[in-house]
Amino acid sequence: MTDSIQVAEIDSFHLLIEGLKLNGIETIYALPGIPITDLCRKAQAAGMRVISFRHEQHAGNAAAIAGFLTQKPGVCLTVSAPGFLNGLTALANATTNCFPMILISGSSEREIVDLQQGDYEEMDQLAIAKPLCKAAYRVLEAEDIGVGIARAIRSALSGRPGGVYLDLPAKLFTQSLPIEEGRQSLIKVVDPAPRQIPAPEAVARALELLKGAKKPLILLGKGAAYARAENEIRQLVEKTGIPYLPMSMAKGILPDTHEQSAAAARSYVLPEADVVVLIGARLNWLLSHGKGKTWGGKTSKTWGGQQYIQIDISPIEADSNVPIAAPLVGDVGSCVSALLAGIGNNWAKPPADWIGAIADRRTKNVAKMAETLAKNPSPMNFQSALAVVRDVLRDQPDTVLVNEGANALDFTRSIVDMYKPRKRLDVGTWGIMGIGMGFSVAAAVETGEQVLSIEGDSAFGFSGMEVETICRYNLPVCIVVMNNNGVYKGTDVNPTGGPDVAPTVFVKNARYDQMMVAFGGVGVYATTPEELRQGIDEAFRSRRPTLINAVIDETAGTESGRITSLNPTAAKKTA
Ligand code: ADP
Ligand code: TPW
Ligand code: MG
Repeated sequence: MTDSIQVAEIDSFHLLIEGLKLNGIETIYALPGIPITDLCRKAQAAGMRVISFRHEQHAGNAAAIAGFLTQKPGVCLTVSAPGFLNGLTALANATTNCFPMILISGSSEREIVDLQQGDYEEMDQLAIAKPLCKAAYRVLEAEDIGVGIARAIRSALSGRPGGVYLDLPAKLFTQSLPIEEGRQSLIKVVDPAPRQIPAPEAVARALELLKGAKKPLILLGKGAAYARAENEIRQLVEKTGIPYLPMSMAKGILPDTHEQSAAAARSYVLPEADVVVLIGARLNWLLSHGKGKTWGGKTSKTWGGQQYIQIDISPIEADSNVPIAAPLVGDVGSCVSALLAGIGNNWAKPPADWIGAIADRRTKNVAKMAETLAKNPSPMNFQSALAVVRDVLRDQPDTVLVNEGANALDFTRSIVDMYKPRKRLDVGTWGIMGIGMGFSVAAAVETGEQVLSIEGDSAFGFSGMEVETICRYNLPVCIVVMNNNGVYKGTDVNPTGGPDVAPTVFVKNARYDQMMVAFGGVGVYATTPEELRQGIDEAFRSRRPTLINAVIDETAGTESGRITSLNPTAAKKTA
């Protein structure tokens, strides 16, 4: 009922909640405290899902991966100064990975902050956020909340997606507007991520280059997974017959078992290809900057002669590391469709010797891997444990796999095949530790699917307290801690013989499984592949929060996993 004489008011809390809902944002990842506590309560009362965490970084990571999974910005709410800073790592990581996310933090009164008068949790948050994200805005008046949300959404989603900071000073939360005026001030953003069609001459240039290729290769990155262009990409791959390689989070855009996957011949095809089509992938350190300086610790002599076609929504990505002969600026779906239109049905397949050479390597490497996986050492090593995980994913390909660690990451990436897009979520562009539980929570919340998190024991420690969050919301998350007693391995010793253990070594035989039990979840202690399989099967059947402590040979890992080459002292040792 509205009373036309005594005008009803809508406060800033509700303007914010309604502004988000109007734009299809129904979930908030948060950590309460003044004034966010009330905002969280009111959001829940208004029917939003509020997932409350134990540390802001994990709420932020959850929001970031929700953005990747849904193409809507994930929203993280924090309190000021320390809460904001805790969330900022996730915002910066989201921006680095091109995930759309909005960090909303409460902040102190401008007047006090600007004169540095020492307010409760005082900090000039806007200034600090600015260099670490794609855009940062502050809303000071209730009537601007709608505009603030609209600008945040457009900034997060349009062009190259990224993180946005929205600063809400305390003063805002004391304001309200007449209800009609308030509602009208809100904006429903129309077409926040418009398709971007590549120029016809750019498409022609790319096709010309591709036509002349003797050893073409398609390289898929997580931008292609985000773009949801799997149908177009499959057509491009199959119509041209060109072999392809997925970057880590692009695994599953096409099933890893696809006959054109060159993943098992990766170190051969990368330096050997003559024309590489990059689709939503950057030529950063993960691709040796396109210069082949080092690959798996070795120097490649042949790398460097490649010509590139690069599909990217960012017009400034091309030439960032090496010259790009044919940049295609646009969204992946539109660019690949344009290539497909030009390719028609009579495209000549790549030369047989290129395809044959890849097939040979692939067969050899697959056989080698099969031999390793068939071994059953005691204690388990990474391979024998991950053979189990490989089978689980094959049997239940809808499972979302979250993965972090060093060896625990590298072995999982190469052993566990993915069958569907956006099912593999990992440490991304920075190789950051700590995404594990935040990503797991959001994956479960956003997809409703079973989540399987393969975690190094060190990696797990960064977000381990969030097992309480997983239990509290009763999420179908099964965590496997690959417990090798430390960072990389558990065998380092203190060279002085002093009482402190080496810096990479943890408490021996720690029982991570008991952490889950402490909060009412299921703990499993697994020393064999059979016990690991049983634990995972039971977790999937019950969908209960489960933590399996998988005992891994503490001597099994290598220093820095696969990036030993980046470690100056380790590189010197082997030189
Ligand atoms: P990976 O780590 O898998 O190699 P990167 O994060 O390095 O992937 O690269 C992703 C690229 O995808 C970024 O350069 C980004 O600009 C681009 N990108 C993101 N979304 C789209 C899209 N919808 N269309 C085209 N390119 C996109
Ligand atoms: C935020 C440096 C890279 S990998 C790793 C660390 C600390 C842990 C490796 O041990 P884990 O894996 O997880 O037990 P495993 O299987 O090899 O034993 N801080 C941040 N990010 C990174 N990447 C680091 C430190 C690092
Ligand atoms: Mg470890």
